[in-house]
Amino acid sequence: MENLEDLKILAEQWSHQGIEYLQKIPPSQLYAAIGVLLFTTILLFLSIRLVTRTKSNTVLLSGLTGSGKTVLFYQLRDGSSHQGTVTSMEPNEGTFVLHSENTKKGKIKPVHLVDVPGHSRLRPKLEEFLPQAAAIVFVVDALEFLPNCRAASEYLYDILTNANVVKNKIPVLLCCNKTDKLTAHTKEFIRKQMEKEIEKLRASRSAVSTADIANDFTIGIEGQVFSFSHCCNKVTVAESSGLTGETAEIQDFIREYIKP
Ligand SMILES: Nc1nc2c(ncn2[C@@H]2O[C@H](COP(=O)(O)OP(=O)(O)O)[C@@H](O)[C@H]2O)c(=O)[nH]1
Ligand SMILES: [Mg+2]
Repeated sequence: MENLEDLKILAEQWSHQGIEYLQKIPPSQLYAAIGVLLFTTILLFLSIRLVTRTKSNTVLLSGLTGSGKTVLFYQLRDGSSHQGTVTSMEPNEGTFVLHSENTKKGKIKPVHLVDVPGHSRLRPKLEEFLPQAAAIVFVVDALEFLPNCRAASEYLYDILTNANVVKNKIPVLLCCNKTDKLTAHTKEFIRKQMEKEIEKLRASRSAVSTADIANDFTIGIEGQVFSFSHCCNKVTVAESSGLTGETAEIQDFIREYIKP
């Protein structure tokens, strides 16, 4: 029992000495020490974030419902189109080595591919994934393009003005899908039409008071007709057919940003 009492007294003495010691330190030095400590922790957190971000291997498949995202997802993963699958309401997600790279398996960095549902009610899903995206494949139905042009352009406009996309300069591939059909529009035609449509959106949205706008950033160069080349992130166009497995341009795009 006596030992315990001794210990108590000793502990009290120590804590007193500790406080006295702290009190003896000039406040300026104390603040400096705290400052240095805070600074290093913040620096540590920032560098961890930077490292995790640069290591992202997430590619998003986005676009309107019916453009062919789910077929492309299976085509990239399995090399087949899995026809007969129902329209997905939840994102299809997977981390895998692209099907055509399977022979080299083991040495290749897998891709985290997310098939984000295009239904407008599910758009917030896309915003969930944007912060981790390394690249975005925006799929457009080249067959039924004209009736969908406006809606597709609005969706793409929302993506191109999103804070994550602008700040992280996330590259976007405008992928004109279903080119297996002769009546499909060409990628040049689709690019021009969508640029025109985005130009209209840009003009109408900048006319409204800025407070009403949900878009984070404006795009394009003031006084010039909109072109995708004006975006600070890289926007390229490609053609594909999920149905017949023509996905070479998509794969090249993915591997440009997620080095194998
Ligand atoms: N002709 C043609 N039809 C396709 C192609 N890709 C998808 N489709 C059809 O388009 C419809 C929608 O495809 P889906 O992948 O479910 O689109 P999602 O809503 O974007 O996921 C389906 O009936 C597919 O068979 C394609 O490359 N060529
Ligand atoms: Mg789908």
